[in-house]
Amino acid sequence: MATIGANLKINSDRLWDSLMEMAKIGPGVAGGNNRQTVTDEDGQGRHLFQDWCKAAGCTMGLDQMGNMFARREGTDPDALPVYVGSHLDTQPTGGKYDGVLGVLGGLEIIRTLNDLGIKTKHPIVVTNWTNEEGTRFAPAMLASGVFAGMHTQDWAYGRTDAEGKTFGAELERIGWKGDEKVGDRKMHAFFELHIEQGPILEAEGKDIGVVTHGQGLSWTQVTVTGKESHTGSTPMPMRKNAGLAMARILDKVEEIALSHAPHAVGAAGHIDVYPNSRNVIPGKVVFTVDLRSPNLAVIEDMEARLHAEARKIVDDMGMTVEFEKVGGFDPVTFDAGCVTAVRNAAERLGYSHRDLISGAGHDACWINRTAPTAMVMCPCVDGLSHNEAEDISQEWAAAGADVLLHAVVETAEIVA
Ligand code: HGY
Ligand code: MN
Ligand code: MN
Repeated sequence: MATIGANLKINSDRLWDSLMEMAKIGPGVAGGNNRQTVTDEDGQGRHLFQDWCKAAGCTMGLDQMGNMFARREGTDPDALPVYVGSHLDTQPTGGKYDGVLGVLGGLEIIRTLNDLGIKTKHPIVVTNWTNEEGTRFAPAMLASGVFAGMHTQDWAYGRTDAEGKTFGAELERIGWKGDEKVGDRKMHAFFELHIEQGPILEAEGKDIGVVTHGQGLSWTQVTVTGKESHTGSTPMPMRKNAGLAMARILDKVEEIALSHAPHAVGAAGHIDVYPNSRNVIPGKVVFTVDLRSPNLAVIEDMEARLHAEARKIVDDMGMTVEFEKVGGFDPVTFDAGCVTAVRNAAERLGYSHRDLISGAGHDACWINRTAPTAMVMCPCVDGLSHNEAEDISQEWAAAGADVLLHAVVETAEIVA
């Protein structure tokens, strides 16, 4: 296998231009993006990505969950491909780089290898995983979860959004439901480049995060039922205020997470209040509690205490509560060989780096169950993400993509 020189680098301007071009699709209202999964805007982003991949000489694959695969041939067609990618869907108030950097960083690898006429033994496949965010259709990492055998396809197709539309119908409507069976593809390895979405790398002045682990996640949908009544004429002792119960429960979630400081976290980002009228006591609230930790026992303790505390609060207030687990995965340990390839790449390229536990969930967390997997992270400004003000520098993007290039090419075995 030929050696990889430290001067092997991506084309930073081309990567940045592609990021800015993709950011024009599904613009937000404050400089970021609202390109939610299986919306028309998602479809437009997919077409742009596919056009770029075809222009780079890739052959395209599409599976029944809409996962996209752009393949660059290797010298050994029977060798299992090295996959590299992330997601193009965004939060409703998302940034321009969450997910997109990993997909377009993978495409930039193809473009760079084409420019330099470099061949690899293993084919390389750039991937766009459908519905990583789980914002419109819970849970997060839905399609990579089906690919890894964690969810059935029928269950995934049946997931509904706030308007009652199903994921399967929406995927079909935008014309991105493929024929390929999900999960049949076998991988030599999978790599994902992602912004950190946390403050550590920037605070420590590090260019690269070598992601050794990912913290686990638990999403519990809580439904509290009280009684709708007039906010003016109902005496305080007679109220069954589901909104108040929720507030007390969420205060307990904060307390539970802080009891496992410094790593555990907890909050509710999704809240629906019924009937959500200014002069009606909420009769029902439905909210999703997001609990995370690098330690499975901590997640399980937090879940158990959520159930116990919520039930006590609701019982004392004469109301009822229901719980539904709507998402989750155990803490992840990435493949040591792939992690070493990432670390060696950062060293060879002279980028400062540190080992990191991913605070956010990623498609790599599921794919790690099917193939050797690792992640590369770059800093983001103030550690901010899932906010339209999400920002990175072109240098950070380039450094991350350079390390991704070296890790992928080393694993795909450069031939000439
Ligand atoms: O929820 C997550 O961690 C990811 O951003 N979907
Ligand atoms: Mn992401
Ligand atoms: Mn995200």
